[in-house]
Amino acid sequence: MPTKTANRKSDFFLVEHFRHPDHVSVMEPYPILHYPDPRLRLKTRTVERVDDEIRQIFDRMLLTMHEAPGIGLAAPQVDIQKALIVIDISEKKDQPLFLANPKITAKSGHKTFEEGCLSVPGIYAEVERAENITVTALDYDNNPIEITTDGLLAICIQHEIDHLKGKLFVDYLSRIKQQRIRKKMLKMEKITQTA
Ligand code: K1U
Ligand code: ZN
Repeated sequence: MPTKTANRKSDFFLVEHFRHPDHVSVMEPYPILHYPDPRLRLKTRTVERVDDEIRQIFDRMLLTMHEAPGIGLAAPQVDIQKALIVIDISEKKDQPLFLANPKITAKSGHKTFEEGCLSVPGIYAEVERAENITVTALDYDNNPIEITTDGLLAICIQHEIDHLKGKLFVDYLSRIKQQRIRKKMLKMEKITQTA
C-alpha cells in the first residue's frame, strides 16, 4: 500500500508507488464530485492496457480513497471517464484491489446492505444487490484476473461498477427519497461554498 507523509498545510502527500516503494511521488488527493453533479452520470471508456499512466491514476485514486476515508472509489467520482476502480476493505488499509475494465460474469443470491457513497456524503441507505459475484478485470500489472467473492467485497465491487455506468446507489431509492437527498446535498454544497 502506498504510505504517505502528510503535509497538512498544502495537503500534498509523499506517496510510495504500489509495488515500487523505491518510487516516490508528491501527490494531492483528487477532488471528489458530489451528487447531483452531472459528471457522475457520464459513461466510462475501457482502458486498452494498464500502463504507467493508468498506474499513476490508480495510486492517486488510492490516496484519495484512504484520505476521504472510504473503502472504494471509481474513476468517474474524480472526473475521470475511464473504467477504473480501487477498493480496500482491510482494517489496516494495506490490501488494495485495483481493477481496470471490471465485468461481472456471474452472480447469484440477494443481499441487502446499508451503503454509503463518497459522492453522497452523510447519506446511508439499504440497497439490495447480488450476494455472490464473479468479476473479471485487469489488475495493477495488466494481468487478467478473475475474482469470486461475497460479503462486503461483493457489495463494494457492485457499487463501484455502477459508478462506471453513471449509476449511483440513490437511484435504487424511491423518487421521494431521491428528491430529499438531492435537496439536502444542494443545500450542503451552498453552505460549503459560502463558508
Ligand atoms: O464508491 C464510493 O463512494 C465509496 C463507498 C463504497 C461503499 C461503501 C459501503 C457500501 C458500498 C460501497 C464508501 O467507501 S462510503 C464510506 C464507507 O463506507 C466507510 C468509510 C470509512 C470506513 C469504513 C467505511
Ligand atoms: Zn459511491
